[in-house]
Formats: sequence, C-alpha cells, structure tokens
Amino acid sequence: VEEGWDYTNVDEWKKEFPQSCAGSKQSPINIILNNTKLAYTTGLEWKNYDFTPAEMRLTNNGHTIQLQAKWYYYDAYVTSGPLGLNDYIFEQLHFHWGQKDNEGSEHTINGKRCELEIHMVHWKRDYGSIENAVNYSDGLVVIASFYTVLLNRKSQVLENILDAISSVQNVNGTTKIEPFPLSDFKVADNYDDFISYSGSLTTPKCNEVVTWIILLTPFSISKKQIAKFRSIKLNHGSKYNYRSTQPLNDRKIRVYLQ
Ligand code: SG4
Ligand code: ZN
Repeated sequence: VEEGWDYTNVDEWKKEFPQSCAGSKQSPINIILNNTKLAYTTGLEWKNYDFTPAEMRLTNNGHTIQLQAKWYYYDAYVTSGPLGLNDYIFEQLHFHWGQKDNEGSEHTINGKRCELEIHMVHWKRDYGSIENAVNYSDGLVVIASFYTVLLNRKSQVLENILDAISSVQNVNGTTKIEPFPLSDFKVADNYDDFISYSGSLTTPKCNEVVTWIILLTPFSISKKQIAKFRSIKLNHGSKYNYRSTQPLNDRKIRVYLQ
C-alpha cells in the first residue's frame, strides 16, 4: 500500500505528479455559497444502503482509515438526480481529519473547515471496476459529508468505527467489524441538500475523474470521538490527512436544494 507521497509535503505533489496534480480541475476547493448556481433535479437515490453488509473491514492504509463493505447478493449504489440514469457503485469510505478544531476537512464552505470529512467513493457501473473507472472523466462519484465538534454531541454511527480504532492505530492495521447498514451514515433531517462540481481525487495521482457531491449540513461529532481520529498514525508520522484547497478556475458549482 505504501507509496512515496504523504501529507507532510502536499504542495510538492504538483512537482512529483505534474501530469495530474497540477491540472486545472483539482480538489478539494473552497465552496463559496454566494457563487453557486441553483440547479433543479429530482433527489439522489441511495439504493440498497439500508441492507446490512455480510462483512465489513476497517484498514489503516497509511493515508487514512478506510471502511470496506461486502454484500452477498447486492451492491449499494447511487443514481438519479445529477447522475441521471447512471449507477455508481459503492467501493469504500474513508476519513480526512487534522489536529485542531476548525481543521481537518478537505473542502471548506465559505472558508470554514470542519473537523472531519467522510468520502464515500463510488465508480460507474459501465466501467466494470474502480481500477478501470479512474481512467474516465465520468468514472467516479465521491459523496462527502462533514462532521463538527461545535455542539460536542456524539455521532452514533462513528462509534461503530471508533470501537475498533485500536486495531487500526498503526499503518497496515486491519480488522473486521460488526456489519451495520451504510444508511446509518445519513441519518439527519436535511441530509439531502448538496452541491456538485467536477474535480479530482484529492490524493496522487489526483485524476480529474470525480463528480463531487457534497452534503451541505454538517453532522455532530464529540470531542472525545475526534480525539481518537487525531491519535491515528499515518505514513511518515503524519497525523493529519487533508490537502490544501485548489483553484476553482472556470468550473461551476451547482447547488441542489431538495
Ligand atoms: C484515500 O487515500 C483512499 O484511501 C484512497 O482509496 C482514495 O483513492 C484516495 O483517498 C482519494 O480519494 O475521495 N480523497 S478521495 O479523492 O479511491 C481512491 C484507496 O487507496 C482511488 C483504495
Ligand atoms: Zn478522501
């Protein structure tokens, strides 16, 4: 899993991976809500997210903590809304965090960072696999959500992860966890308001293949919970894993209010 890059030199990525990390459609970005374009669509449809997976595994890959899920008879996927008739199949979700309050998320909203950002990575069914999908401009959809310590209220779904955190404290640590439905990540009243824009993976090789869907309303996480993320060890001793925001250039940010 170990590759040459890490989070101690994010601004060097453009030199190490000039082809892609220095492109003009990079992620993350600062989302200025005044500078968005209102778009109308039917909602995103989340298919099979409420089925409990047969197996769930948590892994520290040196860059993040990653959660994988396996179902025997289904796949979980998103469709409709800005995705039209295309299905994007869930592959994994992972986390970005920092060491202080008001830092950790990769995207910022009106310049403000939350303490944690979750990315649910999905690939277009037509491309057959994630390895193939990363070669196409419409290959991936990443759904991002934010967590903040503002109210110091505990996240129930994150307890499933944090109960197993000691097994993934160090790089290459991995463990099975008790499966729970991924729909537990989206329990909130106004979960459905989001923005969307075209961007990239936020890690090398920074492929410009991602339709980003970013849920606007942050969820709560307690200070005790975020402290556990902050204790995780990553490659080369890094204790945070967010990239600096990148220029928007001529891209449009669309806002979808449900
Ligand atoms: C994290 O490093 C994940 O572990 C990577 O997944 C992921 O790469 C990478 O972030 C970039 O994804 O949503 N932040 S992001 O843009 O999903 C891919 C793996 O290494 C291709 C499996
Ligand atoms: Zn990510």
